[in-house]
Amino acid sequence: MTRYIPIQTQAIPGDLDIAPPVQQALDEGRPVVALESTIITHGMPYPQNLETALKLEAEVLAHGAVPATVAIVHGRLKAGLSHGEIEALARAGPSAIKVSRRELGLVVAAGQTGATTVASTMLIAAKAGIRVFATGGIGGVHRAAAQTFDISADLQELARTPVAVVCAGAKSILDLGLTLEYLETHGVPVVGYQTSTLPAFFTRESAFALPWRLDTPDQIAAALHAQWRLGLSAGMVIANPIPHAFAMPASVIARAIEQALQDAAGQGISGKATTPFLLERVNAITGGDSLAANIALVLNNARLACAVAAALARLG
Ligand code: PSU
Ligand code: MN
Repeated sequence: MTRYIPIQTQAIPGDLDIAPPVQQALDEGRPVVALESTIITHGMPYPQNLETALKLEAEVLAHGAVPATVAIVHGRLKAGLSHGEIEALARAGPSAIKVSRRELGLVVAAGQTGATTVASTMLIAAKAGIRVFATGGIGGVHRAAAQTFDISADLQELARTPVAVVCAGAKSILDLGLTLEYLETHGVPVVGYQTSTLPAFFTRESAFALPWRLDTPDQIAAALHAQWRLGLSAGMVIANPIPHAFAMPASVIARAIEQALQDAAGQGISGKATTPFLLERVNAITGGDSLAANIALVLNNARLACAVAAALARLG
């Protein structure tokens, strides 16, 4: 049973497999939280990626929602993976295909397996009838985008697909100001959860003020419900700062990012390889601290996503 206009218009394709516990929760109007898989393959090293992916699913279950990790497996769109499927992606790591909206048809036609980005996870979640998605950070407008035109497909997806993305803002490998401008142009609300500035992933704050701050999951759910009731097709960015205990010194992160950007320029990295390259460099330069921070913030986002999904379910 679907409740919001934008999703009612989307046919569920024969190419989509919704895991039985996910389908059952959706049928009964219980909360479901989507999780992405590029964070597993390209966002963290093995074996921490596997541990984190499984911990995330357990965290979602412990907070009263059903997890649906999204990926493409042998050409099938999957909303909900088995632990074996998660493990295979985690072990494949960056050798797995990173699948954004652009790659979906190609990977399905070839019967291949791949990891979904924020954009393709949103798209598959929406087709499955899932409204809330938790991840670490979204893609955005890259620094120097005026020359490179490098703008993540995540932003266009947010403009067209009605799924709420709970994240810790975005890493400042991106131009955060331009990312906010782009989202404004395309009608995507960016809401600070208990904060008035855009969190910058490893740090709780940035120099960029957010026009909207909401302090409870119920307020967020009410805003989503109204947005979709109005027939607006956009998603929403719910920016949730990293927990205090794991926030990192801004200067340490800034230095690591500058170094990573220099390395990328030096090696002529471009296209879809850019973000994974930068993520890997920042991880390597900052070592274990940033990995611990990354894991902590994703778990924190999963908990907020559960609360938002529950509040949305109560609104019916
Ligand atoms: N930012 C992170 N961690 C990630 C990603 C981004 O801090 O794992 C991943 C997400 O899957 C996101 C993708 O959707 O990178 C964006 O890639 P691109 O810039 O190529 O669109
Ligand atoms: Mn790009």
